[in-house]
Amino acid sequence: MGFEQAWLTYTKKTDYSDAGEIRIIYADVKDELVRNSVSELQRALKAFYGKEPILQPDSENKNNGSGKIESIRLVLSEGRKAEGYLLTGKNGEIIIEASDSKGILYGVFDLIRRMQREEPLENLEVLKEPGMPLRMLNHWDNMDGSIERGYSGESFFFKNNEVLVDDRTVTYARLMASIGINGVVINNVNVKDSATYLITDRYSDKLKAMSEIFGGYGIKLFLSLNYAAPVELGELDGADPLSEEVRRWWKDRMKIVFDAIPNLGGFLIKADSEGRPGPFTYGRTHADGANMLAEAVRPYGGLIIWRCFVYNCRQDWRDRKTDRARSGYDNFIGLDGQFHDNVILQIKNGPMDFQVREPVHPLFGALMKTNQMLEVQAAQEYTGQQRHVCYLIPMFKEVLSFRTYMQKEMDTVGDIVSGKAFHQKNCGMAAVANTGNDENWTGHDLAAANLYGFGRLAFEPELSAEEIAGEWIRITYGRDEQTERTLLFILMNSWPAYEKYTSPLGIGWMVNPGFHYGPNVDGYEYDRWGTYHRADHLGIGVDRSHEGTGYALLYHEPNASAYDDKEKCPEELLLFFHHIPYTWQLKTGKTVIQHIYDTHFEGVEIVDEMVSRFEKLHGKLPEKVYERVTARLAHQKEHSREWRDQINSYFYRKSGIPDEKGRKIY
Ligand code: GCV
Repeated sequence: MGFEQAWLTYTKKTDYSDAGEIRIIYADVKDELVRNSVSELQRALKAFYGKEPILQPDSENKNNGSGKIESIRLVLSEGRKAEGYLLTGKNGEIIIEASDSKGILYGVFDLIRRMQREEPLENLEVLKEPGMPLRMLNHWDNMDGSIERGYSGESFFFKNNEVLVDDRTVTYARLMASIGINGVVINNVNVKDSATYLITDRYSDKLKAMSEIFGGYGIKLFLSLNYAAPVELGELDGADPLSEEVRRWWKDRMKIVFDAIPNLGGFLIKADSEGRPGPFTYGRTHADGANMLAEAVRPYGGLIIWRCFVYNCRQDWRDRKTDRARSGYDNFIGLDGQFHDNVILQIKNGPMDFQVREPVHPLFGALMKTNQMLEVQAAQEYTGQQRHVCYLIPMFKEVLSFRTYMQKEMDTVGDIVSGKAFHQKNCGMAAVANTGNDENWTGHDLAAANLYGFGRLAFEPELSAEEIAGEWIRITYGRDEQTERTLLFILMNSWPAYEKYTSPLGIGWMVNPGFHYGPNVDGYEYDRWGTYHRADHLGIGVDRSHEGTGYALLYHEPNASAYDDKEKCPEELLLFFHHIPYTWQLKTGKTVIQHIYDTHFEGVEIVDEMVSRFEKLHGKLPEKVYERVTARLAHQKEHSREWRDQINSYFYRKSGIPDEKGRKIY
């Protein structure tokens, strides 16, 4: 078994005998979503119990009260929130009630999850409403089939500049629907070459077909857009957002696009960032650019998701005043309140770029009158590239629970992006996807926990990282205590371990430039990207206090004062905010340099423990999965030593201060 169905691998339940012969009753519900809900149930029930359920497309209740599950009734009724559902189980009858077919679909997948986990279904009463309106995946897939920051093979959306629509599209849509994803951007935000033509008739038939498959699973198809499309398609000389000609061009273009692909959700745009074109070329603002596009898609209910990842990528490393961390804030804060209501600003979780540890982006809590989405990265660009295990849900949870103090209550990032803080409906969470055409979707089998976990978290933000991991383990690999304990240990320790053996105290960026894998302390130090550690023989860290770049003061109190003050700064971010001597004493009583040495040894020890625990799962997991994970863990074990030794040796040589414990440092 290759795990191409990932967590939707339905296996026979041997000791789960709650069910007898089951009827699926789906009176008065007939659209594609409900048809898919019914067939998903059929598929699961058949696999669990070895026999076909009976389909009964009418409302007559044949339940005889034997105490076993006899019917599953799907009911559309008024009164529930959009996409929400009520799942009840009583006297052998399970009812999924929802106000829309998406709610039915999500309720069905919830029920299947419970069955996969062999949970009791009698006397069940669960009401669920999604915690975030938009729960999106952003694929960075290129039309030649490559994937920017892809670590799981090639694209399954594109190949040789063609759009692919096949069985994998359907399996993908099923998987995503099962975790509540309702929007998917299929192409890279760096839109070039053929991808610019995704808004022409060259690709519209295939895109329409894909959007219909997605639609049957409650997912809107989105595309990334090239801001300079009118120029690059050879139709206009410029793309000034205030030019009448340009505005007309986009309106006409959007009519063509939405006529051809009526299910399209809208567009994601990376503008004036890392060489991509944008309104700055014409002396205009991001609001000018975004609003022009928003007007063009408005007649079709379209959304414009505009990224805030805007910074100067041609910085001079000698310049200590310009601070990349400030740039998102500086570029957008003055525009708060100027965006149309079908524009959403998409903000990365931190101000730099998906490092293993960053503070929360200061735009959260600063923007008060603008729709906002949180962008996280499930693709492990800087967190081990799916060769190392690094379960990121604990990090995403930390971000969501961060208090911005922008108002007395409802002030966390989660409150903002769920729409609770400002009563917005165009908001939510997006993850850069970690998938590819590898049989198991995510390269590392354990990286599927990040994909699964992201969707579950966006739907139910109150779930803990541990609950999500436990759920994923059980539905993917079945009920076995040792498997659960072991995989939970590995997942829950993986982010802390990765942080320990790579990047101390929030400093980040000590990776090989370009491909971002493996240690290289000075890799980015004398470069143009604005990503420095500023280490010398006395200390390390970037002064972002009021004496330095002033970045710390972008936050509301009490965060600003805490970040600004070396003594009060949360230590996991100390070197992000301050330049600190190696001899500085941390709250543990250790010096910074000793902390660096210790954490690097500890991180490796945790990996060793993961490896030895995992070995004991032989025979408990599908052989292929066991082999794949074993191979990746072996690499991680070796590579974590490389990290440890390079980082420790670098700082030992730089500082001249020996390890108190006399361990081998080179
Ligand atoms: C898609 C980082 C990545 C780029 C990525 C960019 C972005 O710089 O390294 O590969 O481009 O972020 O988020 O736009």
